[in-house]
Amino acid sequence: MTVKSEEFLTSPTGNQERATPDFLGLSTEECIEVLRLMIVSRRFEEKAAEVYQTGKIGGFCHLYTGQEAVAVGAITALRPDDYVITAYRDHAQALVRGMSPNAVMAELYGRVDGCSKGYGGSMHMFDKSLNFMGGHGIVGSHLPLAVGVGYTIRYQGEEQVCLCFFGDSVVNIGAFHESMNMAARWKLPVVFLLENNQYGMGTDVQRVAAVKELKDRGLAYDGLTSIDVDGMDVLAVRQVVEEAIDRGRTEKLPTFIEAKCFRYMGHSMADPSHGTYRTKEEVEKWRSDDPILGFSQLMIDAGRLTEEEYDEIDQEMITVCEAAAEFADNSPFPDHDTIYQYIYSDRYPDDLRRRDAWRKEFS
Ligand SMILES: Cc1ncc(C[n+]2csc(CCOP(=O)(O)OP(=O)(O)O)c2C)c(N)n1
Ligand SMILES: [Mg+2]
Repeated sequence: MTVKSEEFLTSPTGNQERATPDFLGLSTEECIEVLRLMIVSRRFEEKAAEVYQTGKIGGFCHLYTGQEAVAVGAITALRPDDYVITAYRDHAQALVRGMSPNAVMAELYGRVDGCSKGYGGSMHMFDKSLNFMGGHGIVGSHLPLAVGVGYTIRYQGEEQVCLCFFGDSVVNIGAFHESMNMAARWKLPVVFLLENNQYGMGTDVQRVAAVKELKDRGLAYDGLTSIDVDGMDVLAVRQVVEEAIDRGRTEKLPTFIEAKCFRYMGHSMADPSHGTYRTKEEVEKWRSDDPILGFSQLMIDAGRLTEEEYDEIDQEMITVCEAAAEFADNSPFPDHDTIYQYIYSDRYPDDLRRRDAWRKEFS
C-alpha cells in the first residue's frame, strides 16, 4: 500500500481541519477497529459486486463504496443498546453494527442463513438482537419510524438514542419535515444523519434543492441542532455524532447532521458505470480524498500503524469476504412452503381473532 499524506489533508468539501491529532482519545486498538470496519465494508462491497455479475445475487443491490467513514464514524460511537435504522444502501451499516459478513452475504444471495432468512435481500438487512431496525426501500419512509423509536425510548424512560441514516433525496420528501417537527417538538433522542453523496440516482441534489445548504433544512425547527461535517473523515464524523448522542441522552434533543460524502459506484448495480450525470474528474476528485487511505495515513504518521499491519488487516478482510461468499453459496434457498411466512408478525392469528371480535362487537 502506498499513500501520500499531502493528498488527503485537504478535503474536497473544503474542510481543512482534517487531522484530529488526539484521535478523539481513542486507543490504538480502537483506531485499528475503526480502520478494520471501514476496510471490511469496502472489501465486502467489492465481493458483492463481483458475485452480482455472475447472477448469484438477484434484484436491487446498492453499494456503499466511498461512504465508509460515515457508517463507521457514526455507529462506533453508539452503545450496543442504541438503535440504528437506515435506507436501502445498508450492507455496511449492518456489518459495522455487528452483523456477520456471512449473514449479510447470505441475505444478498437470498438464502436461509441470511439475516432476514433470505426473504429480504440487499435492501432489507435487519437484526433485532443488534437493535438494527433495517434496511428500508422507500425513500424517506423510515424517518417516521426513527421518530417512533425515539418516542418509545422516551416513553419508557430509557437513555438510548436512535441513529437514523438517509440520503440527500430525502430532504425533499414530506416525511422528512414531519419527522424533524415531531422529534423537535417532543424532544426525542434521534440523530438524523443525512449522507449527502451529492446524487439521488442520476439527479444532482443541487439541481433539485431550493435550499442549497442541506443542513439549513433543519434550521426551521426550534430544539433541533443542525450541523454539517466532512463525511470523508471518519474522526470528524465520529466527533459530531458523539456530541449528538450526548445531546440525545442527556437533553433528549434531536440533531440533524449533514455528512458531505460521495459514492464511488453507480446508484445501484443496474447503474454500474459512473453514468452520464457526473464526470470522471468529479469521481476522481472525491476518490483522491479516500476515507480509508486518509485515516490509515493519519495512523501511520502518528506511529499507530505500519504499512505491513495495514496490508495484513486488508488481506484478512478480503479472506473474510471470500469466506462469506462461499458460506452464502452453500446455504440453501428458503423452502417454497414458507413463502407466506414472515409477512405478518407471529401474533398474526391472534390479531385476526381480535379483529374479528371487534367486528362482531361493533357491527
Ligand atoms: C418514495 C420513493 N420514490 C422514489 C423511489 C425510487 N428511488 C430509489 S433510490 C432513489 C434515490 C435516493 O437517493 P438518496 O436519498 O440521495 O440516496 P442514495 O441512493 O444516494 O444513497 C429513488 C428516487 C423510492 N424508492 N421511493
Ligand atoms: Mg444521494
